[in-house]
Amino acid sequence: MKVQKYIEQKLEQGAVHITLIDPSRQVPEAAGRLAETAQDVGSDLIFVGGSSGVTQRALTETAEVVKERASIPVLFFPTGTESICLNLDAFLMLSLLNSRNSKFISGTQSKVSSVLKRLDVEVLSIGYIMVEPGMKLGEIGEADLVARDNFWQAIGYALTAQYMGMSYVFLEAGNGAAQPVPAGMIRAVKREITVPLIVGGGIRTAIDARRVRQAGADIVVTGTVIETAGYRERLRSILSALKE
Ligand code: 1GP
Repeated sequence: MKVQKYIEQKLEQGAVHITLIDPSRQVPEAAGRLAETAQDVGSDLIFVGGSSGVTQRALTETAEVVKERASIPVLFFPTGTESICLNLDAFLMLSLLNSRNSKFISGTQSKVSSVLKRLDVEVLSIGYIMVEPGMKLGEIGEADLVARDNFWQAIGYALTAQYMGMSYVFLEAGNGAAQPVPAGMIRAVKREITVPLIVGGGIRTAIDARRVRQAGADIVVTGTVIETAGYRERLRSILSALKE
């Protein structure tokens, strides 16, 4: 089954959870264990990627082990431009709509599109919107961050993504952010769009997850939470808050 169809079916049952695995944070074998745990506790998909400076080797090896250990879909989440992975279940065509550098909006993407077509890779198009504090992801992507109280700007970008025909809108507070995207902003954006809303960055507890979900997130991404001790239980409680 195509990944987009799989997500659609999952969304009919409720919230979808994605575990982000960053290949630069652990050796491939450990990444494989994380993927297995994520799947065990009920995560629906895995993103591999998420930071710049990942070597092609670390990315390829991590992707391979993660694919071996998990049967849920594994997608490539590109953020830098240095390394790329084309043999996973789908490729995220992320367009960072509030970047000052066209490379992150469509430039890098235009360099891989022909290859994706020839390899017949499934591609999911995402309007990626970076909200304060943005963290390293915001810096790398040269984003003009959306201020946390500027709901109108967030709505503007989200609707732009939808009108441009993108399949998802992604509000991102940044990897390791102290707080998730504000609930008020999620609510305001959700009211205006009809495509599924992805929210990520700074979600580390069941309370965060519940708040983000209740505000209207359809799909929730967590990364850092699996890099801390006791991650199985933390992830389990996030999952039960999301799926309740
Ligand atoms: C992916 O940036 C998020 O969208 C992940 O952020 O590491 O803070 O969960 P965290």
